Amino acid sequence: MGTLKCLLWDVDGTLADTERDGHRIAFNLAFDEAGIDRQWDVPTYGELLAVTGGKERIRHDYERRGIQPPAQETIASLHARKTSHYQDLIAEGRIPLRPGVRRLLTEAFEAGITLAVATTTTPAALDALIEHSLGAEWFDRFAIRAAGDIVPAKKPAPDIYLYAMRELGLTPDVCLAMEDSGNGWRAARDAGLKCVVTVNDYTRGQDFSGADLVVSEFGEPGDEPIEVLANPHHLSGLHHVRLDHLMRIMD
Ligand code: XBP
Ligand code: MG
Repeated sequence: MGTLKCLLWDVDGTLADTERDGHRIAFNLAFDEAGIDRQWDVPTYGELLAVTGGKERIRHDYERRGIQPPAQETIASLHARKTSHYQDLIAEGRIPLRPGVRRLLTEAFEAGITLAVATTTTPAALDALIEHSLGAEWFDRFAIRAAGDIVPAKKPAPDIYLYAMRELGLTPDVCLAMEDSGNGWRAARDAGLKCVVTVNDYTRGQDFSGADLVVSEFGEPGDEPIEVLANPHHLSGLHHVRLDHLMRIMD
């Protein structure tokens, strides 16, 4: 029987719906500012999410259109401006946490479960979201915030999860990943982790076969019941996802 010791949280799409109205807008502002004749609309950005990492996504968008990408340093400085715009958007408080996220984080924290972040996004973007959407007191509540270029291969590679567990001194049998995307789920799976998926408009149709729970959101006790898309552990009482559900997944 496994024990739940640690929740490893993805960020974009899992803690908050940051992609469409946060990252996408920030990329477009950076393109505009740099005089680049390119704007990513909502469906185009959905296609580009197949490639994780902002710098990698910019490069891929050139390559898929058959255009020679700018030099890596140019992409990096464009991406730095994008991060700055993203920080400004987040500071305006326009991206709330997804339903149930604060409740689940708080339940786990109060139960003494280690909390950690394993994300593809840039550390500065992660910190902005923690500060403005979650609250600055949460910086210290995450035992580790593994983010961005700290590993060479981004999701769907398992590296960021393996890195986080190595730093924490924990093995996959006591950790549970919280994800929203097919790329994230594959990263968790290939790191040997069990995984709960909370889908969003961009990821709902993706392949989560083998994931341990797939839901429309974590939900809240006073709200409408969540939609359960896959429940291989036959958890009952899934009006909303609670900490005891996550513990039962580890049994
Ligand atoms: C998130 C990403 C990130 C963000 C953009 O994936 O792929 O690249 O879209 O952030 P995940 P940066 O949720 O699987 O971690 O521009 O800071 O990379
Ligand atoms: Mg994600």
